[in-house]
Amino acid sequence: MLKLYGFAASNYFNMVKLALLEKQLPFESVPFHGCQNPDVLVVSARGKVPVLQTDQGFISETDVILRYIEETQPGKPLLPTDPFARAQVWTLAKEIELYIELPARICYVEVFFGGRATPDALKAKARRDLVKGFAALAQRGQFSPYVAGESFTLADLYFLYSVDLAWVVGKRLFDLDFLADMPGARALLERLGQNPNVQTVATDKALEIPAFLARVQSGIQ
Ligand SMILES: N[C@@H](CCC(=O)N[C@@H](CS)C(=O)NCC(=O)O)C(=O)O
Repeated sequence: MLKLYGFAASNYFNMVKLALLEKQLPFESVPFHGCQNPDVLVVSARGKVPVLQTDQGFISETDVILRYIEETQPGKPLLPTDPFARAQVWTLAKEIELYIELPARICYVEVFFGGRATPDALKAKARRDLVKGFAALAQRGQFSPYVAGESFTLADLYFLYSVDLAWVVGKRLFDLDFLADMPGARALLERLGQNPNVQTVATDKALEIPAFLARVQSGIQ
């Protein structure tokens, strides 16, 4: 059986978990936190979450894991079969990851963990990058009703578990509402919130957040 290493407060872990749930695949969750401890680095060379354990060994990096699941497992496809349409989905997913999730992540310690303030230069760069990242999403996203069109795809995983956090960063740090002019994106977040698997992931996350915050705060004090 597939084993998914990670923790329920991790947005990347939750992307893979939701893919497995949507495909109705059996899997075991293995509690695992990213860091530089040697025993963690045996599983994930960069000490990151999530990791998928297969019969052949470990796979790291969310996009690589999602691709592996798509190529090897049964269940609802999360990518179109047409190569061009498939490329559009991956472009959306990568643009959300690189230009929305990663710039927002620079500010997570300050915004979500009650930790040190993000240095001004980094904050300014995060703001510039987020403005451009959301503009790209507004231009490329279909929201009809899903990010890439009529079907739920991998792009929706990145959307759901990146845009929510980046939106909070925008509101709290920059007094900007990145979704103000994106009614389709707001409607999609609402629609996805009604999905029972999304609700399961959210419940698991809420249960784990106190322990996760305590863990992060003990590390940053
Ligand atoms: N590029 C990685 C990013 C994963 C990532 O940043 N995971 C976070 C948890 S949400 C993590 O493991 N952080 C630990 C660390 O950076 O030391 C992926 O796509 O899987």
